Amino acid sequence: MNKQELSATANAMVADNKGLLAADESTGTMGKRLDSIGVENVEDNRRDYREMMFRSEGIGNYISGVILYDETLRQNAADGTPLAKLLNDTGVIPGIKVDMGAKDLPGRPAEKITEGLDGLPGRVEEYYNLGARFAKWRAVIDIADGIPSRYAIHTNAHALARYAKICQEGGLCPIVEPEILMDGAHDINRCQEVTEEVLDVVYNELYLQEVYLEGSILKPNMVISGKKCATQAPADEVAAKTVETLKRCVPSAVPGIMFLSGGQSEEDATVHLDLMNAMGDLPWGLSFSYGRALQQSALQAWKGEAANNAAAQAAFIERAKANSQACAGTYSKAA
Ligand code: 5MM
Repeated sequence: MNKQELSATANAMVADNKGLLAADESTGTMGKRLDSIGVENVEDNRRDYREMMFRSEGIGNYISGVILYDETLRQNAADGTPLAKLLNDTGVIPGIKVDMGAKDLPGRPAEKITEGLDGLPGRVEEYYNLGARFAKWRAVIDIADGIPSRYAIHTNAHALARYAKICQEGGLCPIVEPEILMDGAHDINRCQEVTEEVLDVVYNELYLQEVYLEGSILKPNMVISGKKCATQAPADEVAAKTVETLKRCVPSAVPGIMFLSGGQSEEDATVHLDLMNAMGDLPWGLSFSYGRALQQSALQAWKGEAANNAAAQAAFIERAKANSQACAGTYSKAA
């Protein structure tokens, strides 16, 4: 394991108030996004949409890396330039989603286990050679009556640690993503309780499996009310409870925590991050690894037309810049 390379990558990912663009939607998820703007889910359209974002003027000022899907890492831009090279040339690190998706947990179909460990060392080697320098694996934990089970939490944590170790051996800095979904009717306190338990088990597994924490990144959910909860906790409570939980569970050896947005609006995801960074006294870099919260406006502005590229790029950069300000805790002051 090349510890120096891994920790250099992890630190570069959270440096200078930059964050990640999660553009690793699998083909099915991308289909839903394109469908929302009436665009057909074919390879060229997926490429054109992502190329449009990657070519945004100034992307490297706010975005340190992009999480790609297997297809995208192998794809060329319309002019023949590999998309990974295009990113590298603007100082943006290419990363790769290596999990094969969340499947039904055997014996407990209401819960999920993320698959993709079989053959992973070989894929990691190939991805490294294609230019990726970090990886992502997402575990999905749902909150509802009687779940999550201890079984779901432990099997997912075990797989996350197995993935992280394999990636580190192959030179990819692992993003460890245990996502607790915000789709339920639970309140913020239940979210905090589950987030704490999950992170505690995940860091125990990472420790047991000798994962090099200094060369890893955590991508967690924020501690937040479920979408269907009648009482939505205010932004300052989300920020305070998220930081409280992370301080309890995440070792300071981890260089960066880069949140997922999980279905929050673009503005909420930025404001929450801003409030956390404005609190100060944090042992790790706190940044973003947003998918929907960076892309929503851009996708709507694009509508599948090259003539809309400039407007879509402006929308994307507006969110990227806002989130970069949130990394410094200066977003609300700048607005
Ligand atoms: C971009 O979406 C990623 C997963 O897509 P699939 O469900 O198709 O595998 C997802 O893991 C994403 O990287 C994170 O959830 C962050 O995205 P959001 O939209 O939650 O910020």
